[in-house]
Amino acid sequence: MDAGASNGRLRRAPENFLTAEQIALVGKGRRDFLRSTFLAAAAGVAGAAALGRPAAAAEGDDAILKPQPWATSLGQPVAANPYGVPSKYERALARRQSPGLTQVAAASVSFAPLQGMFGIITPSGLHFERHHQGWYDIDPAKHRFMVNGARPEFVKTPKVYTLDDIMRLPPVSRMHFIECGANTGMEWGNVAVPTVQYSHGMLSCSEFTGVPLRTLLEDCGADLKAAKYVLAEGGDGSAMTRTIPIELVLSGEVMVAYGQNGEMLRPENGYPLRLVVPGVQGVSWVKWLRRVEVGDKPYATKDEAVHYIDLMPDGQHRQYTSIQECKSVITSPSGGQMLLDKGYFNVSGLAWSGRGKISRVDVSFDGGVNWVEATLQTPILSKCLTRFNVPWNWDGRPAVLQSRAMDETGFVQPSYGQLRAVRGTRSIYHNNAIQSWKVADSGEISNVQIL
Ligand SMILES: Nc1nc2c(c(=O)[nH]1)N[C@H]1C(S)=C(S)[C@@H](COP(=O)(O)O)O[C@H]1N2
Ligand SMILES: [Mo]
Repeated sequence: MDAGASNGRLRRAPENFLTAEQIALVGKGRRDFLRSTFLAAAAGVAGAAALGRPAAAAEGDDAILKPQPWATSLGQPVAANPYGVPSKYERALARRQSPGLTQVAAASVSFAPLQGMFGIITPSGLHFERHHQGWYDIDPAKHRFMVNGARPEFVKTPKVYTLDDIMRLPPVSRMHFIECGANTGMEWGNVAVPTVQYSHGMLSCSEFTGVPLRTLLEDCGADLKAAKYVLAEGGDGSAMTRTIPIELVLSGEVMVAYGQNGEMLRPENGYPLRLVVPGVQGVSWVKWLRRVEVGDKPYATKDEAVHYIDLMPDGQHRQYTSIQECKSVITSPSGGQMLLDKGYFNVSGLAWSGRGKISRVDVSFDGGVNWVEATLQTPILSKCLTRFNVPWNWDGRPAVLQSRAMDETGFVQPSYGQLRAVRGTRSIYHNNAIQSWKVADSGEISNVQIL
């Protein structure tokens, strides 16, 4: 059996990490085998069959009856892996590229495997990646960060900081999601990808540590009354520059971060410095951050004047729509997975809003006719992923699973019909429509769209 092949009665790998074409190549025979094996195992147990089996009822229960090698031999020594890595049985859980999506892997995306993750924190090694011109492992001793003004009067003392300078300042640590504005962008007109990894995997959540940008601006004597915007500039060859409204900086939320999940940022995520802009689309979270300029108007850089704009139904483009509105998705069970048996399943997913905390998530099992309120798992933090769970008894008949989130501002996640009525079908960015997963009577789960 492949690594991580099944998780109780939900098969979670390897097919659910693959594309539709690859899924089609996976032998049907093995699916049938899996299905019949699980049905046979479950058949002997009545009632609360979900939780285990009678002792020693099935082959494979050796682990209970006989001492296993790991009980009768010496294990590995400490620090055999000086930097710990996941179990070899978990290798299928990996970030992946969508085949054919981009021509060049340096200007591309890898998607986080949301279908296999728990809680709200993304392990750093599974954080999605989006680079416009590849990633670098920059020597922190050679990295500099500068603050200056568009006009001299905006910043009294422009400064150049070393990483050590920044790490001497009082830090803050906060948990926030980052979502690429293009997440779910392939689904505007029709179903395009088979799994939640590809439909929603440009989403991750970490504890970030750094210095509020406001602290650094104050340190340079910035005129925070005259300032209306700042420009953030990355050190890579993509000339990534983004305008950020000063209110976000004044709130103290925007952070010049060096830490991610308790250690330094990973190179792929901007080591040694990145901007953290809670609630705002990923592109503004400038990586390998080298400069912030204080100004009084939007800069209309290439990545905000002609890219990261929303094509509206009337043919006009909307600019500077940066906030990631309230959104949610069921991650398990989800597209590409297969229910191997009827009965109890825990339905689990993620909800988030760029405007604050999640206040409620409803889940439907019949494509939006009836809804039940999901349980929100704590902590529920502002501009952070929130995990929700809801129990479900699958009766073996076709079903359509959906989640609909609401945030503390009262914003309710729209259906595809509602979103398209305003935004049309030709956008790329900011698709926060309700996701639907269809469960066939075979137990196979696929991506569908319900208006
Ligand atoms: N310097 C720089 N910053 C960048 C990018 C980039 O290519 N260069 N990509 C942006 C985009 S479009 C996104 S979605 C996020 C992705 O961050 P991640 O790779 O850490 O997931 O970084 C943003 N910051
Ligand atoms: Mo992005």
